[in-house]
Amino acid sequence: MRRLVDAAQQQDLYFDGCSTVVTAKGPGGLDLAGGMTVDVWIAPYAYEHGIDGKPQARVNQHDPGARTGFLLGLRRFGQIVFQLGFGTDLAEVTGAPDRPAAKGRWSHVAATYDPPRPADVDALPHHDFATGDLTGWTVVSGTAFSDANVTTRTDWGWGGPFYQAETQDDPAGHHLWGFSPSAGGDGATAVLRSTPVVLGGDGVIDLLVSAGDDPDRLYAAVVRADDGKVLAKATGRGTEQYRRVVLDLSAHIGDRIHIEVVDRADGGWGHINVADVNVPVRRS
Ligand SMILES: [Ca+2]
Repeated sequence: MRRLVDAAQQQDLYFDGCSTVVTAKGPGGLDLAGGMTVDVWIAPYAYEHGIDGKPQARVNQHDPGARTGFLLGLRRFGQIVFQLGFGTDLAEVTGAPDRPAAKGRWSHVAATYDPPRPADVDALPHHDFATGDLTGWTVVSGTAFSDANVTTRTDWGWGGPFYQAETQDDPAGHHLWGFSPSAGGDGATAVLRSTPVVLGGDGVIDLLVSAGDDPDRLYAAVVRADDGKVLAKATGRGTEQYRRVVLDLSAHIGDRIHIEVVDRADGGWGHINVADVNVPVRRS
């Protein structure tokens, strides 16, 4: 619908979300090396049987014969399916059979493909604070960060959860909560630094960050060790809940870097939290 100058409405496009096909020029060839996410709102009024067992596409740009492109759709009984073609292989993941797309109700469905990470790299030492203290990290200045900030707490006292990572390396879910009432709370400041490493692999670093939103004074940064230049950084979003930040430093593969956690803020929300810092480290 669009509203004309005289306030009348004119229908330009009819789309009921179930029986209408809309064709649009796609983004062209898919480059799966960087991963992809596709999402769609769907409201099936019925579960279709499907022809020859093929999924019913809801959004797709694919060539089944060439095994290229993607398809996000439904199988029988409303089971959600995502297919991705790699030329030689067709990968498929399906939703749980007992969790079909709801009939007659709009649902948001998203599928993400993360390409395999390089395997011939090491991890940043103590990247997840699994020892329960600041082993492997150095307090460069200030008092805001100490062993007391490394915690497995899932809530901060009046809410939660943090949603920190619980990984194979750190099943207990340790994280660096930058707020410590016994060390001055938000008023304290400090700089914390990881072990220096040589960036390897694909040069893509990811980590969890949360708390104060102040890119100048509260951040986790990738710093070039030789000259202290900040190559990339991320601040919080004014919530204690972690979010995953991905930093593409492929232009700096081979550089010696360290991770720096910086708190130069002393007012409300004057702290920064960090967890699960994943750096592809070149093997020496
Ligand atoms: Ca502070």
